[in-house]
Amino acid sequence: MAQSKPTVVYWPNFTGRAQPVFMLLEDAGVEYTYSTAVNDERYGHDGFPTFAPPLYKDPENGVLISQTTAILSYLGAIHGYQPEEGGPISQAQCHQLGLDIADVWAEAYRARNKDADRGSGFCTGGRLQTWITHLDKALQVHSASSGPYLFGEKVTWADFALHNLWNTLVHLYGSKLPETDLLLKHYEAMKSRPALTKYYETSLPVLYASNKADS
Ligand SMILES: N[C@@H](CCC(=O)N[C@@H](CS)C(=O)NCC(=O)O)C(=O)O
Repeated sequence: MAQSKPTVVYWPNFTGRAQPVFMLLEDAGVEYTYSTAVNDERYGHDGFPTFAPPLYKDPENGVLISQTTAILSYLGAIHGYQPEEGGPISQAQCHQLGLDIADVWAEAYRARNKDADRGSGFCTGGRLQTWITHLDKALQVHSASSGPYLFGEKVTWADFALHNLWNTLVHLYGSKLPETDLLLKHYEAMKSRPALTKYYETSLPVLYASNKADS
């Protein structure tokens, strides 16, 4: 029988930027496959061009996309993970936060893997604190009246991105991370969603041993 499930294409042994895509699909109860044939898939087709993994493809409707934020935004639209209220403005704000989170992810990863001090300056020198303050402010918008998610009681695709960011930061910087009660509260709220609790029972690590904090 022809394969009909959507596929997430990513590297083997860790989940990295594909983690929020896996988590959203689990939360939505969507069956999918995980392909590690990155080098065959990223350039090896005649359809819409994709560059770096994660890639998402669905044989049902022919969609093929890369860029974590674009994949999450697409899945958010088709599986009901967009902000409930506020129409296009809230959707654009959700998109802004998704891109902010992707920027922090990239900066944190690059600093840990490329900087001579292994990201120590990024982590303790103010830049990460500035980002954390920004994300805390985003969480404050709804935390007083509702919460626990970025847009209140309803989880959005950007919440999966934020959850993955915190997993990534903990992996890379561990106890050096700035304090942030709101981000921790958000982290716990996401982690206790039934599908994610289940996901964590068998999931691969978010990153690999050579860039783990204190390694
Ligand atoms: N902005 C892209 C970054 C994609 C990216 O850098 N992917 C990494 C793995 S997390 C990769 O394999 N890059 C290989 C490359 O750039 O050639 C996204 O969010 O998906």
